[in-house]
Amino acid sequence: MAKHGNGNSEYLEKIPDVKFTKLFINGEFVDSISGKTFETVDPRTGEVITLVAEGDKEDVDLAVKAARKAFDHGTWPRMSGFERGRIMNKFADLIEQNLEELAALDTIDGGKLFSLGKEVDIPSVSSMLRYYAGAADKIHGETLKMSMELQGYTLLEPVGVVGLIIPWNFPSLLFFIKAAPALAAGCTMVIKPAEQTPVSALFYAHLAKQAGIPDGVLNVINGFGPTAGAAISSHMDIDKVSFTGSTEVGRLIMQAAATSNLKQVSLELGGKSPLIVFDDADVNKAVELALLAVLYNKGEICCAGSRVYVQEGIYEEFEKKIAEKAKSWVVGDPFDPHVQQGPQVDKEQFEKILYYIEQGKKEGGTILTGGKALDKKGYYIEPTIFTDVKEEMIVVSDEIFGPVMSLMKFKTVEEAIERANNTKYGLAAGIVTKDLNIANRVSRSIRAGTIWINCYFALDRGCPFGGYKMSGFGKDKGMQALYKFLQVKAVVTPIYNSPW
Ligand code: TXE
Repeated sequence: MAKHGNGNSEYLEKIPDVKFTKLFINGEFVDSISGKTFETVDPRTGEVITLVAEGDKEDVDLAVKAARKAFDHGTWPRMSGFERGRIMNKFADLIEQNLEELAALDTIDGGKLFSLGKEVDIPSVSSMLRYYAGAADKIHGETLKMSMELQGYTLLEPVGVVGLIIPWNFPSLLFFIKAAPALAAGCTMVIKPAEQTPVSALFYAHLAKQAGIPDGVLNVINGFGPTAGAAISSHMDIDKVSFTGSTEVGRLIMQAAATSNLKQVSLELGGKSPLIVFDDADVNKAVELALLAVLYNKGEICCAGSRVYVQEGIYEEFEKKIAEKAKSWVVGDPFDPHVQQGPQVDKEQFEKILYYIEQGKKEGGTILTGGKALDKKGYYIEPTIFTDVKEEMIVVSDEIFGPVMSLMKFKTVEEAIERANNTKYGLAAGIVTKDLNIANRVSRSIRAGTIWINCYFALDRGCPFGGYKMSGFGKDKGMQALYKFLQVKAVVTPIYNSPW
């Protein structure tokens, strides 16, 4: 890896060259039609990493044309699932061969811990590809014995050209959460990464071509939401959009789909997930879990457990212990192996989090720990815990998407259920208890897409993930995500003179 970059890091040897900065359309890296570029910034310092081609509507049109041709006339949807799977496994091999460089790209672009990138994000990407590669030749319909004279069967066919709009908090993982099942299904695609983290997606495009994915199947258009993103969601020739991002933009995407070609939509949106700790919990373990739930990936994770409810019998002890632990949490350069939390993704997100911290104080919340930015260059924020807060305060009701926890006390199981459900979101929830009855009862009572009992972020490529309520609909991961990129065709034929 080259020894250059912004010159401010102690970890210069880990900073890779950014090799790919153009749009990727029909198997080629090309400039945008307008010739425009935008800056992508290193959140460790606020300095520019590189300029990236900025796609707009015309570029999206070109990418959709290529994807349409690859779908209507190309080999990808027509080849056997086994062969698609073989190519996807090759793609995974290439990703594994470039693991460190890919992890480092997400660190300089998004502030993600390099160690997590190497150990979690990038290995999960290749395993996601392998999981769906294995499923690609197991896509089968049903046979239908209809009335006496009719027999039918169903075919599961790829939806067509899909638009995949992804955010910046997991640039690699979320690319493949969507692209891997779409590829296995035989779809062709236009992918729009987030403008904050455009670079690793282009490296993946390069590897896709090397792996043998035919031209036009996987196109990458970097650019901004209201231009490139909106061009995808309102495109007349895209059959489905799968989106991860804010609830606000999710609503715009549904509107655009409704007013264009009624394309299918699936949305994975924000959250404000509760973690409920009952009196019988091991307090030390519960404290560790609660910190992980809110600080993992610097709180920039949709299923963060940012509302922590602790039962009154252990509340005082829990509060004391979590304050001590949070104060010793290490925030700093995400390349440093001792660091537990890197910088927030960009200035906007950094300011949004600080705004919420100020609002929390104004609304009467007490800061138990943290509460401010680090006194250094870059977008670093102290792990922050609020006490004396209630559900009606915006620090508790809004998704902050940063290292900010609301810590609250409750008395009874009924109260915990009611307060946990007192949110417009429904992405996930955590329960800490040794009592199986409580665990089962609370799991069934909480309206959320994932419930973690005595664990948190226990995510797996085979386990469907997605929201209830305003956290969206349509699952990522697991076989459910594959079916999202397939549509069912019924074929019916008469059978005359059947004895049955
Ligand atoms: O999200 P946006 P932002 C939440 C989190 C965060 C807030 C804002 O609370 O603080 O959203 O983040 C594209 N048509 N989440 O502003 O705008 C955009 O270019 C089509 C939760 O970054 O939703 C990017 O690729 N696309 C979330 C993607 O949408 C549009 C992860 C996400 O950006 C568009 C990220 C438009 N009109 C943020 N406008 C999660 N669920 O994990 C923007 N985009």
